[in-house]
Amino acid sequence: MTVFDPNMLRVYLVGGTQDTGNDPDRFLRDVETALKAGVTAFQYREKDGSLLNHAETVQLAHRLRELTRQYQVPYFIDDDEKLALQVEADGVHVGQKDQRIEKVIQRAGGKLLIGYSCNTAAEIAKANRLSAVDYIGAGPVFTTNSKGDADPAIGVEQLKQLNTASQHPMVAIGGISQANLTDVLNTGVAGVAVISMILGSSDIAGTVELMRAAYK
Ligand code: TZP
Ligand code: MG
Repeated sequence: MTVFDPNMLRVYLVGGTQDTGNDPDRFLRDVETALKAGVTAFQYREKDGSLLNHAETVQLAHRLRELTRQYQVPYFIDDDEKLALQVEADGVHVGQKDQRIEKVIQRAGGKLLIGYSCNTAAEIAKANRLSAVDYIGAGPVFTTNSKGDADPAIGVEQLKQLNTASQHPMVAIGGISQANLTDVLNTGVAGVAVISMILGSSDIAGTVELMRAAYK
């Protein structure tokens, strides 16, 4: 199984076909551009507004496994440890709403890296007791247009407090842009996870390079 390294969280791209106008070809093209430019992790998240059926999702998940392997980028699947195991992904990302972290650890612990969404102190305290968790995703930090059922924004102060309380490395997510990237990284988080900053950019490679440069 893949060894977790917090540097994987630095420039973490999340996305599915719903994030590229429901165009799977554009999705693959844009993800490949981002992988080539140096994103440090990729999460396949086929969600709100996707037009793909399950067979199409599985097929695309396999194709993304090939691409991420080609560019040696760790590959996570959102919420579906069965799919993650099926396509031999490196990890699975589990949300709070699913309330299934224990089940996922049971099924995937020792086989997949595990990311877990938390945005309150109580959730962090629980995550601290789960040694199978590799990293925490915290947010939305700012208002986001990319997640229909997103919780209210937590802001950078709350992000900083959660990061201090967390024994697991943290990646910030939600509304992160060029305008607020420095403020987010100044909280001490290990990295940033983004959808629209990269997939909504007219210069994907340039955006990835700018994000990478923020750590130098
Ligand atoms: N979880 C919390 S916010 C969010 C997810 C998946 C969406 C992030 O998208 P964007 O475009 O980077 O705000
Ligand atoms: Mg979820």
